[in-house]
Amino acid sequence: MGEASRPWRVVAVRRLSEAQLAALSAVAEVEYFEEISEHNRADFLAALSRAHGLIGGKLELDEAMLAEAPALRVVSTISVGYDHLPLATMNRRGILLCNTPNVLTETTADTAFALIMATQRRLVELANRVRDGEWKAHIGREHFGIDVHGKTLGIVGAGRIGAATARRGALGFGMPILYTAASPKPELEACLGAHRRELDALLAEADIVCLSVPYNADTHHLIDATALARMKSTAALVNVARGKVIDEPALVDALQRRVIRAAGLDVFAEEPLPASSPLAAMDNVVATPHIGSATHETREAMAQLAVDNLVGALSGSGPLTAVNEDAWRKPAATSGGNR
Ligand code: 8YV
Repeated sequence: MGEASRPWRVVAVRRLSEAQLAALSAVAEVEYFEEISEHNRADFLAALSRAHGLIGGKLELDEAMLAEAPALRVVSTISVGYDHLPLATMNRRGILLCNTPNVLTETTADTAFALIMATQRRLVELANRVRDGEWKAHIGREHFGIDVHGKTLGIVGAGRIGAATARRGALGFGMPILYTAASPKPELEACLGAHRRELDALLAEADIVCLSVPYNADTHHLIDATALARMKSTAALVNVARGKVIDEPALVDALQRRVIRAAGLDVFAEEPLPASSPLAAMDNVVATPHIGSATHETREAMAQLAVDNLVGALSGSGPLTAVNEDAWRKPAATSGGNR
């Protein structure tokens, strides 16, 4: 698509660097919103109604908003996950969706490992005791943690992030690796000695269960009360996927009754996590505010990839990492498709 002379209009939401804004401006007229609030929401919606392209992180874009954006051709999300976006409608309309895989894989695996370390060694709970002036004697058994090295790491969803987490565990900490995946991963098996398991078997065998599946209808509440009951009572559950992969009330109950020992959670059913959530206050929970990819380097790389995707799609050279390129390239099913 896209003759160079075409007057594309792009809405950018989220802080982008000057160079990134300049790259967008080279192919389109850019309406820029650092963030959307109640004060500028009407302006954002007006801009969206004229836009051919939309770029941003945590984009709120529902069916109703899409219906008011007849010219929209490309959505470039600054995230690998796109469960918050109405993909079926975008497919029907021939709207391209681009995401940002690969560039956040290692950072998100670092986050998973930070949560593994923190939950096994009770880092936050014990550091808080020091901060609160409660370190008055040598610590005793009641504050001992559990080893990380040598424990069995169960990766639920051995995609890019799951595989990178497994690599840290196997090569850095000598951990036996179990994984679930739709198909076997010969590379993980050859390089890390990993073994594929059905979910129930992995839950029963692993000392640490780490969730890195995409969120969709199949993974909604994948970890419910029954799944938690299959885990070892000494096990920890780590989630860097999406909050709704876990049935949260069931997890709270399992942690309170020590059905499992601990949880390290970066994602929640509702974000920000309400202060009233029991998960915010439990000693055996390490809760972080969705920081999976949140480093300076990685957020910069994600924004750059999203810009490159949008510029590539609008300028005709093509996107780098698209979710639904086929739907975009075939003629749109409804009017408004002027590619
Ligand atoms: C970000 C993420 O929090 O990429 C994802 O899917 O969950 C995280 O990297 C995020 O969505 C930032 O926009």
